[in-house]
Amino acid sequence: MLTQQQLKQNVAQAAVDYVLPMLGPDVIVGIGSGSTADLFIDALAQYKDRFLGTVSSSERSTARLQGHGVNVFDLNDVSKVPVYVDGADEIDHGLHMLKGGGGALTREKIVASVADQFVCIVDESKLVDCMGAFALPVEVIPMAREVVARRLRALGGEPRLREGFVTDNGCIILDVAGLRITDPAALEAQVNNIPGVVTCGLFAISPATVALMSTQSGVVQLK
Ligand code: ABF
Repeated sequence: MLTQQQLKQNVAQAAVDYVLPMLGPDVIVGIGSGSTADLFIDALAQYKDRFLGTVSSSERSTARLQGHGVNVFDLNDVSKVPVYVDGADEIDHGLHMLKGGGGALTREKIVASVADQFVCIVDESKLVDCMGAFALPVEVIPMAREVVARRLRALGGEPRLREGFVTDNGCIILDVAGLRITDPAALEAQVNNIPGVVTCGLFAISPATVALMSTQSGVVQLK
């Protein structure tokens, strides 16, 4: 029986195998955040001489990449990112994702938006039929906390401030429990439209291109 850590390690290695054929001297790889992305960073770093560098979705991932001597570029200086690799808190069979448990959702969505492919790396515990058991993270401008919370309650959610947490962008996170997300793209648009919301953790309007999912019997691809 593989532990969850071994499952994460296996999928991180599978993601490296997936991106290896795309690497080249001009290639920039988009890097996500979280414990699975950390393992991907560690495995990818062994090939740092085969590509130009990375763009990163969090200060945490940037520090880890630089610790390995991998170049990290400012996104403003980059125009092409062939592939972005990141984890998720939940993923459904349509490859819509719920993300942001680590609080890096906005930068993750920005970096993902410039990538040709989004490769989602998860273990099988993250695959769900309907997202929403994991509270939906919403990044909010601090002065709009209560305004946004009221609007989220009106949508049927129970927002709770993530205590003591400030995002890399100087904002707060409301974690919204109680949502049964039957139409993830519609809800993503609706929440993103609330004034004061920076981003919500639904990645459904632009789902993953492929998910690599670690199971007890190996890593499988969902497309
Ligand atoms: C990031 O890391 C997040 O969007 C998501 O919250 C989390 C998944 O974490 P882990 O890989 O540690 O389970 O991808």
